Amino acid sequence: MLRRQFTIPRLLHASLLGLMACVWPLTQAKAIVLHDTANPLDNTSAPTGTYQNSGWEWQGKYGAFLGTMIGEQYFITAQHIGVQGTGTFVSTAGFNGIGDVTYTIDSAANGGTGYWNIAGTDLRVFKINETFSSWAPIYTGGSEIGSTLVTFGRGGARGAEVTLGPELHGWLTTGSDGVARWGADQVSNIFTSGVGDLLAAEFNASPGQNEATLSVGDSGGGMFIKVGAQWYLAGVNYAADGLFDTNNTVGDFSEFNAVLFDKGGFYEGSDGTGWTFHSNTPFDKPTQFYASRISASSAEILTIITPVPEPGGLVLIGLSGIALLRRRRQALSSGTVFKLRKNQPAGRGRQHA
Ligand SMILES: [Ca+2]
Ligand SMILES: [Ca+2]
Ligand SMILES: [Ca+2]
Repeated sequence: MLRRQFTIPRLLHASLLGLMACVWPLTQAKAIVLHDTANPLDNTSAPTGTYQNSGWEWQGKYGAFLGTMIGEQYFITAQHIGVQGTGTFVSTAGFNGIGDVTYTIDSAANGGTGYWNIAGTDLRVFKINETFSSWAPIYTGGSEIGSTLVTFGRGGARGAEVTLGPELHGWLTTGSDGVARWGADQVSNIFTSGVGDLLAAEFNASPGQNEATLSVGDSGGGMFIKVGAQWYLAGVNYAADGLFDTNNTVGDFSEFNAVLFDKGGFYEGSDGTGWTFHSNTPFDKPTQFYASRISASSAEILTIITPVPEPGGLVLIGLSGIALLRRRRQALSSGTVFKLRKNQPAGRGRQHA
């Protein structure tokens, strides 16, 4: 597996940033931008064909952003977007094909914290008070590189062209329009970073395949990859390369946010962290976007979202098991009700070692 240490300095978008700003100087992800089209209405309904059932149905609106259903009562999103004030997670008619369903977030979850942060990452898991009817399987393997991906976000459509002479290099990004949109790409790299493993995808000038990247507003949305016939949640949108400039003059406010399929000929960085010039070559130097890698945290995520086994499903082992059984019998005799496995009378059918 190709795996690189990520060291290129980048600047954050100034408007968002809390904790992550300190450790990850990239432009925080905020809008699906498509190479093929500037039409903001494109890719705003459920994907079909190759990308059918690729995760759109498991997206929901969390405040101004998206999250992905990953358990009967759980969804996952990004930490750096902060706690959104609404306290709800909405499966819209656009996502579920039927009608808006508003779920309420369990503010008492995790001992009153209201969510679980996956340590060392930008991932955050919330619990709802109600139940989802279906949810995304999370990817637990290690073969993301090369996979086709679909990603979801609520950023704005692409803006004005960015050119060098007659050459088109990409587009400026616009403010988030809040509209959910999808796009596709391929996982090209995995980086280690101060916020855990990140899946990276290059924004290439590849027409006709819904080639996409992220911009302001896309954070928190799910990135899915297909394994066999099943799409799995493999990432949560985190950031994109930026800023860019035509000079390295500090303080002239000429830097800009953009999605570039060729950053050749531009400076990249920030006034604060410095600028790196990319020479303009005949071949494109694509920018990348990044998603927090689910598989690297899958064990911790599964621990949070998997219900604790009930006594009927336990295999008791050794002295501790006997003690547990004794407690259980006492509980039974004192009137506590245990849910048992089907066709299994109380006190029978367990294995002792
Ligand atoms: Ca690509
Ligand atoms: Ca400048
Ligand atoms: Ca070039």
